Amino acid sequence: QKDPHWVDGRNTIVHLFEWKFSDIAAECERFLGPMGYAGVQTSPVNEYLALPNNSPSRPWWERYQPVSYKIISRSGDESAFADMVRRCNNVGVRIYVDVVFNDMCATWSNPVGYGGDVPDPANKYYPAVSYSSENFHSTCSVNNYNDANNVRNCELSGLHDLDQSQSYVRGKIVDYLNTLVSHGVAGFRVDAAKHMWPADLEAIYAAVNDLSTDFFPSGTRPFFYQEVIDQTGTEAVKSSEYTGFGVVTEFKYGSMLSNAFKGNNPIHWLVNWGTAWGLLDSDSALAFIDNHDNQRGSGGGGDILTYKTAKLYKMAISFMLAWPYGITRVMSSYYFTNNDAGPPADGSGNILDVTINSDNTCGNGWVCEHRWRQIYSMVAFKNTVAGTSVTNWWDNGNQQIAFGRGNAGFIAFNDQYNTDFKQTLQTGLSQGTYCDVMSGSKSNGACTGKSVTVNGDGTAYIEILSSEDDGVLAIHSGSKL
Ligand code: ARE
Ligand code: CA
Repeated sequence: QKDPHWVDGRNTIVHLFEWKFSDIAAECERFLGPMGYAGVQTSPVNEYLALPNNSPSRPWWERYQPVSYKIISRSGDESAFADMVRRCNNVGVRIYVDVVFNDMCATWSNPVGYGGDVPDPANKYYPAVSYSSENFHSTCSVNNYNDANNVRNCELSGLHDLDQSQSYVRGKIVDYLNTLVSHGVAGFRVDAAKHMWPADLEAIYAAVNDLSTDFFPSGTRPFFYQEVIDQTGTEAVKSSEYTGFGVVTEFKYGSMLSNAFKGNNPIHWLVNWGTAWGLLDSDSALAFIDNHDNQRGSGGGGDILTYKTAKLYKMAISFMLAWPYGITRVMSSYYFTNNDAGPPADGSGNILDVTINSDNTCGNGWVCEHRWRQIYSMVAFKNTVAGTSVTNWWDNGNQQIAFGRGNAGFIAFNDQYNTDFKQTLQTGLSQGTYCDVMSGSKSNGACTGKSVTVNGDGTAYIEILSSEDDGVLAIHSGSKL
């Protein structure tokens, strides 16, 4: 249950945060499939509280207030969901659903679900599931991360806490996951896994059906990646408690790389990036820079690079996709200043379409980091160098580094303030002229950006001026002119 079931020759999950199913389906066909992305993480798809009277109206986090396990959300209904999963699978892109089953919605006045169901959270009564008070832990607040009982048996942000040790509760959760499996999903992001007992999760995962044989070989187990924030290593709940039966979100990954590329810890130290830095084993780690919480400064956040600091962010993402570690995920956001603001929407609360501009970027308020050339080009780089190891590491003892991936690719980073990168370095590439996929792309046999000449002995002169838009240069066998 640690295999994401990516189609061969693909890599990386993109979190299309708050996207509508119809847009995700179209994006699989028009962009993600052709560009070599392996999968999509959706926002929660089950019925949750609609909060039109919140300020701001319809915050994104209403999706983390479950009302039932019906598939009905701002992204679409069950038939739109099924259509999306089928169309994405048909172009080799897997779907992973963000599933929320640690808890049900908190107590609000006049609560109504997006599908019209009316829960009575004050009495822990959710008839549309159905759950009633005996299915929940008694009321207390998660307020002591040094106490595993508090973390797992109390309420996270006032969300009423389900008791997953009960077979009745497990059965409801498994039914929901099986419905998603029947539509063809490849796996799940398990929200708030840290707040559930590992043994309960293991039992739930084991009870979920094999993946749909419409899209997967028979006997294929669903992929589970679990949200466990274990940044400091000092709390009572450890990531390692969850790696026996699934992958875990490695929050240290993005915070340490953000810190390094911000210049607080010179990037030459990245020479041994991985378990030597205290990270989980590569096979157990979901690697990412930012997610929907920490890009807003919460959920273990603060000081994470995001689209708002584009140059450094692209460097961190490029490093992530160039270095062999973890199951990689990139974030795809909408523009926001207010941390609570929901996705771009019309006056009635309908999420706006993701429009595509002539230069392939997105309109209508969608950032679409995954469509930035530097990012999708690195997805192609990662596909090209698959199976090779890091070779020809070079650094200047400070904020400039470079390394190769076997004879398939070479990448250099200039993260040094006000300093140009001008070095002749050993690469593993064959002689020829290569197009730098950061500054441009190969087009009709020419390069729209910088070109690099690799000599017969494999050496190449690499230049990244500090004044350039990008602090990275990347070439690979697929970018040879
Ligand atoms: C909202 C309101 C609250 C209100 C509540 C109940 O903001 O004021 O009390 O509703 O009505 C998201 C939002 C929350 C939101 C919630 C429900 O972030 O603000 O509450 O949805 O609508 C911990 C957890 C981790 C969790 C983070 C955010 O361990 O699991 O907090 N992340 C997931 C999702 C979130 C989501 C939820 C869980 C809830 O990704 O998007 O919340 O389903 C240390 C610890 C971490 C801890 C962190 C808290 O770093 O190590 O474990 O993370 O502090 O910042
Ligand atoms: Ca719990």
